[in-house]
Amino acid sequence: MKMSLQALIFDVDGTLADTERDGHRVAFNQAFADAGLDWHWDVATYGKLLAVTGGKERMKYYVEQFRPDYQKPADFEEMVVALHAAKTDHYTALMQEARIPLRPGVERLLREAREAGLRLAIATTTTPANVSALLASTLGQEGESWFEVIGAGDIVPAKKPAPDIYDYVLGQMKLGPSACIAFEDSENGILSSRGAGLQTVVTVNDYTRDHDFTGATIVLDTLGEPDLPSTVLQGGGINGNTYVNLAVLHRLYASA
Ligand code: XBP
Ligand code: MG
Repeated sequence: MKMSLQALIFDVDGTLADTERDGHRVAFNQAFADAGLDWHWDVATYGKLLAVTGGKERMKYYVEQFRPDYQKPADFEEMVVALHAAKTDHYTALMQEARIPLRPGVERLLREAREAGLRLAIATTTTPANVSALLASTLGQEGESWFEVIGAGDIVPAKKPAPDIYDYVLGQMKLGPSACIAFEDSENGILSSRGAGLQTVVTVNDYTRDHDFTGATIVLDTLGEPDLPSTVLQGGGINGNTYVNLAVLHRLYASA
């Protein structure tokens, strides 16, 4: 018989909160302006740049693919690192203004999981300071302690879609993938979680709605709330429930 569900592992950007368009993108642009660069990422361009995870990697991809005119200085690598540090400062400052809420159902499900004794973790490509800032601004100073492991940023060299960050988190928790459910919002995210062997629940957002979610256990618009029903976009449904709660997760887990 299959073991019981032990842990939930969450992606951050796009999954816990819609941080990309109004958080990361804005912070990148602020860092570019500070440095006197004529780089500006509008909402549509940023959607294309999300093909590459990791802020430093994304800046290099932008220069390679979108700015053939740009003459790289000899210290380009150092410049990217410095730009990224400035971007992180801007992003964490934006989070302190608490302008980006958690997505529907996220806090409810986290609280329900904690009460039931499920273990919680995070697997993300974003910088650790960004995770801390988001959790503090949304769940309060205690929020970060809800997560037993926070796998983030450069802790693994190969970012999503590589499975490495999920492998890292599972290793830290001493759990096999079959004991957990991952939560993702993007194609790079599900390639990573499925690559690590994890059953995956997907909640889409405006940037990821048309991504390929092959292998997802279920794809929804949001986790939903009692007064905000979620819509199932792909997969078996949530058995008469109007939002994703722990009972739904246990059923999805058992039937996979
Ligand atoms: C998130 C990312 C990150 C953030 C920016 O992807 O790709 O790069 O956009 O964060 P996922 P940094 O949700 O799949 O983890 O600038 O700190 O890298
Ligand atoms: Mg994501």
